[in-house]
Amino acid sequence: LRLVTELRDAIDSRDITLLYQPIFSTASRTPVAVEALARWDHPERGPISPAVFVPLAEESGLIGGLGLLVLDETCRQLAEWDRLTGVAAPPRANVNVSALQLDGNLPDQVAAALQRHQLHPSRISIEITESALMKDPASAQRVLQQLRDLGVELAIDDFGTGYSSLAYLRHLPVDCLKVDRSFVAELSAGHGEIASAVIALARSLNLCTVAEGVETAEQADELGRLGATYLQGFTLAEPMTGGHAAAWFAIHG
Ligand code: G
Ligand code: G
Ligand code: MN
Ligand code: NA
Repeated sequence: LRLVTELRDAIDSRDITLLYQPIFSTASRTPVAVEALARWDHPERGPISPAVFVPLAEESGLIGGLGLLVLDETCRQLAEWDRLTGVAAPPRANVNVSALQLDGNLPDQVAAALQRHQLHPSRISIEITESALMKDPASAQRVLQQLRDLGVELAIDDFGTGYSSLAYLRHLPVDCLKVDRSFVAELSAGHGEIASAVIALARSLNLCTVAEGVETAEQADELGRLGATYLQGFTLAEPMTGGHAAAWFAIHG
């Protein structure tokens, strides 16, 4: 209960910060986007993972405020990178949204954040987990269509770990599948079957793929052979602060 109060305070005072992890084109190995990742450095307890505080925010009614903060801060950062001279700003930033944010308000919130920071909608990609989409598929489909109509990109996060019906996938207006990092890890044990199948499925549906959690050069090469469109993982680049990312993009962008 104390942690919930502290989380509310952290959200109100913008003590939840974002790190940005580059995402690369597999073909050119150049960065094409970043994923915004929320961080909470608690004054006494130290860093608390979003795997802990996002569910806590969901249970305590704070996810709306957290979601707005993440959207606004990502847009603010993109606009700041754009203003810096000598910096090749990331073309796009991916924002994670919780299942509980997936309602009729989300398209308006995204549009407002873009407008506030004078950004084109193509600068934002929304990542939604497969399990979030399957809670109420009909409603999710409506919200996704509204987001798509706005002009933002849509990706299904952690693909393959939920319970989505593959038939349903065809009716979702999404652009990209994120191959869950558990399937990328399996490559190193000689088991590329699932990663390969997900990439093939995406290709046949004309969707791009982001392979997540790429930790070795061998995994990156294998994912290239399998036809993954984009790569993300510690071996390519770790999540970094907005300031560090500006310097990083000046060199690598
Ligand atoms: O960054 P890290 O690996 O610690 O993230 C752990 C989990 O928290 C991942 O599933 C990630 O998608 C999720 N996460 C990180 N940042 C956000 C955020 O801003 N919003 C939501 N809803 N989830 C996030
Ligand atoms: O569920 P989601 O894809 O949003 O999770 C993103 C999380 O994955 C981030 O918190 C990030 O810290 C983590 N991550 C990014 N690259 C790697 C990696 O190469 N290996 C592992 N294990 N985690 C990673
Ligand atoms: Mn994600
Ligand atoms: Na993921």
